[in-house]
Amino acid sequence: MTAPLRPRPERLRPSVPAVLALGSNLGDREATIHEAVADLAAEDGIRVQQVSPLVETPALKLSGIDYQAPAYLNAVVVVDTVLGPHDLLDVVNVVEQRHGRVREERWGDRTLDIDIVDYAGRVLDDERLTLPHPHAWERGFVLAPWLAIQPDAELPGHGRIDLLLAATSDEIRPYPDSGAAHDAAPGVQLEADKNGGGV
Ligand code: A4P
Ligand code: MG
Repeated sequence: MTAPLRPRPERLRPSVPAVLALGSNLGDREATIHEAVADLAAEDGIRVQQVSPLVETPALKLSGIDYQAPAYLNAVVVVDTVLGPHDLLDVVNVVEQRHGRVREERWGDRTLDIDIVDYAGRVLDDERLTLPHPHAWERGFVLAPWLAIQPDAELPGHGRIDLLLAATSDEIRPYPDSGAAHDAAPGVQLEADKNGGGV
């Protein structure tokens, strides 16, 4: 007879890939996203593997695109994590709060939003978490930065992200709109670089 298994300590769990989408349309948007990526990289159980360039996108509200609202900066980060999906959500919520996130209006203006777009290809829907993120498949501001770092990526249940992006009509501008895109994580040493480059 075998003894019942104890839950594995976090550090012994295999790490899995996850895709996070960051957005900010209030305050110093660029600094907030840089700091949030650094915060994620500093968390136990999360290794930041890839960070997209920043893109600038008009605010999507529940009523549609709102050109009167401040525009968003958006970025996508690929991580490896030993955290379960709900623990990862707890961490991203703490990082949002650290950067002054207040929840007043759904899809309202915010200093920082971090969504879990994909967690190891898992499909899940409970009272706290829906995976993949229910709107990622139709959002250019998620798909475009993600495609820039993972051109062959697929979204579970929806297919290749290059095809999904081609089907959107969202306005996505590189940021700043002057040629060279800004990396969303200057100064953050990526795990892949630490291991000798080549993400
Ligand atoms: N939740 C469920 N699934 C997830 C997931 N996969 N990742 C729950 C993150 N959270 C998830 O989110 C509401 C609840 O969703 C959370 O309690 C969490 O348990 P919230 O951040 O409190 O509120 P929200 O962000 O206003 O609502 P929602 O529906 O998550 O909105 P989205 O989808 O995050 O959209 N326009 C531009 N241009 N760029 C943007 O980044 N972002 C939004 C927010 C709207 N318009 C935008 C942008
Ligand atoms: Mg959200």
